[in-house]
Amino acid sequence: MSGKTVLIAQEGGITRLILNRPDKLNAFTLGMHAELRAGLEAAGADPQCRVVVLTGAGRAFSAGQDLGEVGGSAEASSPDAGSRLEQAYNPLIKLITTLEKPVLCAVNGIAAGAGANVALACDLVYAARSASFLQAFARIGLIPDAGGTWALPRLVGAARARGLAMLAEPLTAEKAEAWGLIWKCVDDDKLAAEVAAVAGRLAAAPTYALALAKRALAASSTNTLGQQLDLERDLQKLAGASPDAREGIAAFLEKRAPRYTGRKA
Ligand code: LHQ
Repeated sequence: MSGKTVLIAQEGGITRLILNRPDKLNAFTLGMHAELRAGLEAAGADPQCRVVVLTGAGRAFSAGQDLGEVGGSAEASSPDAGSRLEQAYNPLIKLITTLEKPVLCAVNGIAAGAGANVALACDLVYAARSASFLQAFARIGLIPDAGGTWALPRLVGAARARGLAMLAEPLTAEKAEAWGLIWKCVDDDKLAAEVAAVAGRLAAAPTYALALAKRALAASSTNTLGQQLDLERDLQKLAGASPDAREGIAAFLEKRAPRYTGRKA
């Protein structure tokens, strides 16, 4: 199933998607977008898959858009950047943020430009201590995209979002964790093992409940408290009727570990 620019490995309920253009710091091409979307869609549709892990091959996570693919000469008009977003990045961000299973990101090295914002769209972001996050856009006359202008102020607040967007300086993984931009910064040599352990835990989790929680949290950014309470009522009704909720409550009462299937019904 692996393509040329995205490697795919499936094992034990975990689908690993590995961005694989290490000589170009895993910069995104249209081909890589197509392979990544196909991998995510397949993972979403596969009942055996309970969690997705996204990471990069080599020393970077991703340097964002492959500038060789979109750049012309300084004089020539370059391809429409907006249509590239419409065609490739926007569908990718929507796919990650609506996928009905947890998406972990293991940021193994620098995440720059849209590469940073693809990482930040994932549900849980782990980063190697040597990794960094760079909103590189202002360096080349662009604005943060791939959901960056939406995610940054929500994750780190308006002041820090403005600083990141306008100064375009790398933020270390340690600071990213301290600021709440990511879930966790991990020593480089422990990143793979720690992400594998968490993915293993999530592969045995009540997947449907996690998907509903993801949906509710996403909706909270535009809902009033009243709307959110209504949504919680509706989604809890679905979660409460699932086999995993019955199993979870039974296992608690029987003082044993639950065995979740992840299924809706
Ligand atoms: C690259 C890239 C790259 C191609 C490293 N492209 N080759 C959306 C819609 C439409 C249009 C535009 O954009 C977007 C979204 C975006 O993502 S815009 C932002 C694009 N990304 C950037 O501006 C970051 C560009 N890269 C860098 O600033 C540096 O490479 C960083 C700081 C990431 C890493 O620096 P170094 O560790 O010093 O590595 P390097 O610069 O030497 O790169 C290694 C190789 O990778 C090198 O190739 P070469 O053949 O010379 O060895 C670079 O040319 C290539 N590379 N990023 N985005």
